[in-house]
Amino acid sequence: MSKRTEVERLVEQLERGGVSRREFMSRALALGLSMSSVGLLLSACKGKEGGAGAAGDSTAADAAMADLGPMEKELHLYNWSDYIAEDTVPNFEKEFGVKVTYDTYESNEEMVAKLQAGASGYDIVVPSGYIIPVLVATDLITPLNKKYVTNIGNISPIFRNLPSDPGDKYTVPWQWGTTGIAYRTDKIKTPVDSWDVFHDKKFAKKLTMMDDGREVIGAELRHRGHSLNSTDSKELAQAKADCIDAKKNLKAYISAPVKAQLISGDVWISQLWNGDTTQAKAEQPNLGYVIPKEGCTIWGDSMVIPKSAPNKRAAHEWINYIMRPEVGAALSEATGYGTPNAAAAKVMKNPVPYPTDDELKRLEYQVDLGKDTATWDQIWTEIKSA
Ligand code: SPD
Repeated sequence: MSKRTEVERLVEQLERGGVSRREFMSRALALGLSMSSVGLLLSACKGKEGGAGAAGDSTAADAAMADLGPMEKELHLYNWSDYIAEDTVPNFEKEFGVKVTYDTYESNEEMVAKLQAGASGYDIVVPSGYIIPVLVATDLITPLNKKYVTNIGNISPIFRNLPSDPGDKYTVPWQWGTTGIAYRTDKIKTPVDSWDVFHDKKFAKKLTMMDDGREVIGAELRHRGHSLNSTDSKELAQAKADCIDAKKNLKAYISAPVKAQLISGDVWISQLWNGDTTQAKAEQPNLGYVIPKEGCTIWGDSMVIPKSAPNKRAAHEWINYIMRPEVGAALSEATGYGTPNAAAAKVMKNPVPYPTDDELKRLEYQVDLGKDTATWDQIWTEIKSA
């Protein structure tokens, strides 16, 4: 039987209620479909399928209002690296009498793979906006129990009810930032202002880009004046060729850990996030950061609770704790990223300002690419092996 027929039969089974959403997901993934394609099929089938799915939804709604019972003794956090203040976890442990374990990841895709493998044991993860619809559609995260998130009023209205989570059902925002270019001002004579720099032979092997297909392909798309969410086959083919051209000049694809090389001078120019650049600048003052003239990504990351989380009460208490003004302020001061917490911004001396309307014209949010995620995955694999 062809793969296409097998997928079609699986979809029919889901619509008839002959297979649960979870089983559908694992069988579709085994057939080689990407997480995002599976998510898209699950969204498309929502409402059509019989007993299992429909009952699942109302059970989820009931669970979202249930009492979560007493506080557990442990909490397992999984977050991006270099994205928290030194005392955020110890203060929580002391106040709530909970032992926290803290693991880190370098990309959304790495985090999703861990959740999708099942029973990760994590109570909180911090995905970016574009991946949230995928986590919802694949049933990997659980709705928040709103009665435990009493500090939600501290979050600024511009970070509430976002397209990635209408009604704030699953998410509470953590921090936001941009993905531009960090560069050594003492090594580069002309100020950097364009993605052109990654194609400039005079900087060969002093350049790095992120180990993240969405960001690297997205940058080359913007470089040619296209959307960083493009699904146009001609634009993507050109972006792929441009990435392969730039790759000849790169020292590596590397994300947060590149900071050490920028500080030492082994690397002069990197595609990097604004906050990580601010952190490196504390040790190496000769560092600049630019939003290139062709534009780049603006993103927001949010806290969510995996469906399999073993400590759901502690997870809710953590989310509510993070929304306290002084906790949010310390986070943002330590990481250099913007806070979505209006009450926290008020107690900070220099909060990272939200981009102006003019800057926003050059910035673009990443969105879920739906069925085209598989095409992007394939292109990224080909770029990396070129
Ligand atoms: N070191 C923390 C970086 C957080 C980046 N998150 C969002 C990335 C969007 N592509």
